Amino acid sequence: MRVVNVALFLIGVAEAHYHFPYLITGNSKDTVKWKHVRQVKNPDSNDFVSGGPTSPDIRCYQNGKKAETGKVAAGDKLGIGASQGVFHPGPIQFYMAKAPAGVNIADWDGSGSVWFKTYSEKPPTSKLGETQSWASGNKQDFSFTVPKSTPSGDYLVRIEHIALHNTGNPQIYVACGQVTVTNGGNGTPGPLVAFPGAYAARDPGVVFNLYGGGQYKAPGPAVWTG
Ligand SMILES: [Cu+2]
Repeated sequence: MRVVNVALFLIGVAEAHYHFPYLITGNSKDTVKWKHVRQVKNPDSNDFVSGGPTSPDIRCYQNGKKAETGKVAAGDKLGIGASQGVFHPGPIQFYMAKAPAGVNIADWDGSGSVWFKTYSEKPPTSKLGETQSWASGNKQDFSFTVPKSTPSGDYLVRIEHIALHNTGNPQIYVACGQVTVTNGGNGTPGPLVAFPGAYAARDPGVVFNLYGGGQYKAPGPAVWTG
């Protein structure tokens, strides 16, 4: 029986990878999966975006199930938690996109050049091929501070993990939460990019060889700091 249990455990690890189902706002974190984060396709299995960086799925990888909308004050912590420790080497990044006036965030698809970057994990300076070298390595909770000048309103918040261990075939994990930003300011977030569109299929930031030396630079625009 012991052998059987070990085998099942290994199958679980190999196929499960991870997903990002828990919204984090301030000091609170969802305890139920996919409450404020849109459920991704194949939520219980290997759920990186199979079509790569130019696939329509690179935006939110959502399966159409409706999510609720959380709430966060500008200047407070916003993030998304993973289903288990992130065990591949590569950066975590966050983007946000504001729903157009009069559009219900729950129905909005986030299309167009509407996304600004709010966080980009600083890569390690050595041993890039080792998960534990990355700040995100084996961690579950990821967050950033919503700039105080972010205008109030309803936003999608998109987490992205670019797993680079298999050079040339990145495993990109994404999920989108829904959140109302309150107490905001008069900032103009940017630069704005579209998904798909922000990353080329062979973008150096997604096909980087972690084992070949050289310094890594994550793909996409600069972080908007408010
Ligand atoms: Cu993997």
